[in-house]
Amino acid sequence: MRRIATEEAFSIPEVAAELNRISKSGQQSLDMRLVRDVYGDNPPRQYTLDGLLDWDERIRVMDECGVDMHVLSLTAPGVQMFDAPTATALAATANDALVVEIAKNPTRFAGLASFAPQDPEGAAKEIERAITQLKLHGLVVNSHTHNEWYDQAKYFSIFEAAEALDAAIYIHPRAPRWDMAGGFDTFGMENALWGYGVEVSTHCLRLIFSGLFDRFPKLKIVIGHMGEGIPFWLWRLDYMHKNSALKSGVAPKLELTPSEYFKRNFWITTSGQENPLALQYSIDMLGADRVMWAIDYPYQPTAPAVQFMDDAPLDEETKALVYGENAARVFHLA
Ligand code: 1DF
Ligand code: MN
Repeated sequence: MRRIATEEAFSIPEVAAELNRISKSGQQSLDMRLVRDVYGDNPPRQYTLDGLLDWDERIRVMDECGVDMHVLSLTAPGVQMFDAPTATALAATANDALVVEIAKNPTRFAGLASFAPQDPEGAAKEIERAITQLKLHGLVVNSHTHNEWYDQAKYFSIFEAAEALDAAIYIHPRAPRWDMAGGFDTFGMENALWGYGVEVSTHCLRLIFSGLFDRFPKLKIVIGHMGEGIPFWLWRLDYMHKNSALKSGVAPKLELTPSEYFKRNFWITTSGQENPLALQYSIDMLGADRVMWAIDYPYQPTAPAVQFMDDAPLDEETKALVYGENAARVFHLA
């Protein structure tokens, strides 16, 4: 059974250097604590940066734990805290560097391309280049960019390109938009503890409620952390969308129900949610072809993530889908 991990983070020195500059800027963002801790001067989480940059250590851990492949993505917040020209240039640099690493280990690595939503037309061009020329396997974006979500028409060029190229977009978390900061800026709640999931789930629901998937019905979205809570909410989303949002006229009429979009346009991964009951529920709710294994290297340890799937009480056919076959299909892996 192939073990293909689908939310595996890397960085490159050029992006780390730019994030070091951001760490000393006055930018107001809930991601600043992470940026200072990982990319600042003498950072307390130097070990995280080492893990993101060290390709030999990555392969060593994969070998040690029996992981066949990492589907790699430039780690959050990607290029999304930079100005438009810097972000556009560094997305291309990161994609080129990713291709070099894949070429060194083509059976062990696949990759999702970065792009800069700060310049939606430029992003569409980079998406086209990354998929058709670089042969990358999908796309990654770390939720909002400069506090904007992508249900606005100016971002349609990104989704148009992704849909046309059948490139799945992994919407990875970053900390919530600055205008949501109040509820998240204490107790360490802005990041993986809670804020990441709230940011991505809210963003995805806006994409659904705005009608984005009527405009782009073949768009493929992947989200981590067992669906960022959304699978548990599907009944209530359908009920309240119909009986509250639509009835009051504040939401546009849609062709499908919220849960129908979620089951048609979304795939979820197990990153950082190693709970067998949540896994079984998600498979029952969405189907065995909709759930993919992920580790979240280097933020989560590899051995327990492998143990979690090895021990998962699934039949062999279902386990093979979740462990690798779904990823191979969604990300067009050889
Ligand atoms: C953390 C977690 C950082 C995840 C991540 O990227 C990340 C963390 C900056 O715990 O600091 O991707 N995660 O997906 O859960
Ligand atoms: Mn992650």
